[in-house]
Amino acid sequence: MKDTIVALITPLGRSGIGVLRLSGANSLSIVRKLTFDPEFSPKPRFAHLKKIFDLETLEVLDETIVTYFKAPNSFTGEDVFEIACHGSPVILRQILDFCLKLDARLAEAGEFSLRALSNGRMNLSQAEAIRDLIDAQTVASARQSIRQLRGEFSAELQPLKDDLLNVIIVLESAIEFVEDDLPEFQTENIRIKLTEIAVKVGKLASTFRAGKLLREGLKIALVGRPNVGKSSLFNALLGHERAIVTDIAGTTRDQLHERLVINNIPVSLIDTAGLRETTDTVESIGVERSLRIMADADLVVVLLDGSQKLTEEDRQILTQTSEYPSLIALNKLDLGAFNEQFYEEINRAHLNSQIINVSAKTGEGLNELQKAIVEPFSLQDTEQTGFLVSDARHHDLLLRTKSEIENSLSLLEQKMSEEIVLIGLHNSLRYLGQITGETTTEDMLTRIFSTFCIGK
Ligand SMILES: Nc1nc2c(ncn2[C@@H]2O[C@H](COP(=O)(O)OP(=O)(O)OP(=O)(O)O)[C@@H](O)[C@H]2O)c(=O)[nH]1
Ligand SMILES: [Mg+2]
Repeated sequence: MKDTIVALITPLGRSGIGVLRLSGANSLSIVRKLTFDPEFSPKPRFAHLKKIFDLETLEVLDETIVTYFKAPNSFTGEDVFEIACHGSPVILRQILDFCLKLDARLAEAGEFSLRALSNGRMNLSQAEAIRDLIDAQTVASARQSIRQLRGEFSAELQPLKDDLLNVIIVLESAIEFVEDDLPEFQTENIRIKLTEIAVKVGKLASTFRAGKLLREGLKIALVGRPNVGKSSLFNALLGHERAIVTDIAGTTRDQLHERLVINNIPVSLIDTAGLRETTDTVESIGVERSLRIMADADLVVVLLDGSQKLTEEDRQILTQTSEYPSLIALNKLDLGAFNEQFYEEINRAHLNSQIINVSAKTGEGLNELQKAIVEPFSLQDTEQTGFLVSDARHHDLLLRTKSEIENSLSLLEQKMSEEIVLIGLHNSLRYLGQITGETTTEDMLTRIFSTFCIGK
């Protein structure tokens, strides 16, 4: 029998209520002791107002609402209690400590979900969906997680697994019963079926670009020489004064990261230290970091001061960034129209980059800039409505499945024996099973659930 685990399932901090969850066969006896009510027989799924006592001083610790979910009808499939206490970190800590004294163990990261999985309450991709739902940064990404949680992904995979299994059965029985090779029409049928499965798996895998984008979003770096207005633009895009702005060149020393959402896409916006040769130690570390961030960003927004002539530093930055996906923003439009020569010179350095005129000061051009930032990443209509694979693990398994099937197909065409063809098909079935967890090994599960947090 598994031990009883406990954890705080709401964030630690002051709040109206904070909820502790106990799961395991001893939950009821622990709650009876906490409430000093040895006869307590809670009605499942009903809220019970109960006092919880300090086990040492016998004083009332808190008045709580206790809800019992009787096995197997609970999140984990075990006996579960959720104790809604007042959201005081001190009280929560004490009650948690008493649970530990009464022989509950602190739940590990993802352990509630892991138990739900092993008790058949959900499959692996559904458990991962809960993790992703909690981590979702946008409505669109949360919706995708809900779809996965409701079993949409598993439902897409099931017919593929069934088809694959049917092919495997035909080939296996050919080994057992057919003296000669499989008749031609049967081989042809298998070929058609396998091609169909590979295409469908490939299609699912191809939704990952959009899925990853909705889930992880974009890293956008604002770069340029000092004083062109990077921090001003950063603040303008965020809509509040986050970064320090002064007319002193070299104001920003470290990077600032902030999140915003543009067109449903989560964006991590990075303000950087202005790029220039400098002898100042702190500033030069900042410059060093700016260079690294550029290489790491999905898009570099190169900011130039349009009210002045291009400087040697600007030219250097244009050359440095020409290799990266980038767009140019000409700032300080409020100071007057920009010089045509500017555009010509920029175009020479950055053949394919779009140029947007903005004023961080007045906000002019900001909408165009936002549009231009997400445009190269924008989603097709089907990507807005269909189910998207958003987990790198799932994507990897789909690609492996596809390549194993394609490999088997080519072996089939080379008229290799059924045993040889079957190897790849068995592998693909195993890979598909790893997505939903039927064929996942213990250490894989440990690795996956370590990405969950305590209380999930
Ligand atoms: N007129 C005008 N002034 C601006 C605009 N954007 C920024 N400035 C001014 O330009 C100066 C520098 O702005 P910052 O945003 O600190 O420039 P930065 O690129 O972050 O500079 P460093 O952090 O030193 O690299 C400040 O005095 C801003 O008020 C703009 O659109 N129009
Ligand atoms: Mg700055």
